[in-house]
Amino acid sequence: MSLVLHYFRNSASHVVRMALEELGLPYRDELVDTASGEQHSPAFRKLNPRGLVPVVIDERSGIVLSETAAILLYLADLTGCLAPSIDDRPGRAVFLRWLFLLSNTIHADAQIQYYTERYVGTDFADRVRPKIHDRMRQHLHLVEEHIDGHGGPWLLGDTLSVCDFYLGGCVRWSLMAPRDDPLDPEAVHARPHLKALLASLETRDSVKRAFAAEGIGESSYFLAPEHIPMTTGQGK
Ligand SMILES: N[C@@H](CCC(=O)N[C@@H](CS)C(=O)NCC(=O)O)C(=O)O
Repeated sequence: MSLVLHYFRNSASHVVRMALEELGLPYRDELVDTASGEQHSPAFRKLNPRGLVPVVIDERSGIVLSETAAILLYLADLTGCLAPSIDDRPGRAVFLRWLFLLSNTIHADAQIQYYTERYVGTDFADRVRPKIHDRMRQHLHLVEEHIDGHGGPWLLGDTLSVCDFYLGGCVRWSLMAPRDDPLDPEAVHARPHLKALLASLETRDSVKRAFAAEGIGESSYFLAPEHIPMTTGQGK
């Protein structure tokens, strides 16, 4: 077993777990105990100075990698799967565009939605969240238009890529959090291409295994997720 995934339940590390499962890469996971603040411990900060999951260690090469998008690209390049190769320049260009957009905009906004108080404090959270919901709706509209114009069912047309898992994770968090003010499900359900993509994603065995591994056994992971806090949890 040469890959190690440092994770906590239902967090950004889950996107990496779905990709690992889809790629069929053997890995073991190491729970980061956020209840005791392990993410801030000197040992974990050596792996990621920002104190965030996911972190993946490739024990064969000694590479320690954080940042969801970087890890997804690393795993895709390692296996030659779930991303167009660099020889396919047009395909790779579309892929990179989505990977970066997911990372620096869609995931970033999902985090502001999830952790609003961390960004603006408690007094302003209620004023910021409607704006973030608007932004998420715009992002999902962009996905819908892209698939409509380029053909689906996935972001890259008929080829599943790590970007689809990343999109699934972002939509899931946005529909779940915060418990009393998540994104209106219509933002997803009114967009048939997006809805079909997510419906296909959640029937995949890899996705089911990834959720089961964290003790999450819902019937709909992406289209109607139950609120599950991003904490250590009981799953493992
Ligand atoms: N930009 C990072 C963000 C990772 C991140 O924010 N992880 C969250 C979980 S979703 C985390 O580890 N939070 C720990 C904490 O807030 O203490 C990435 O893409 O991996």
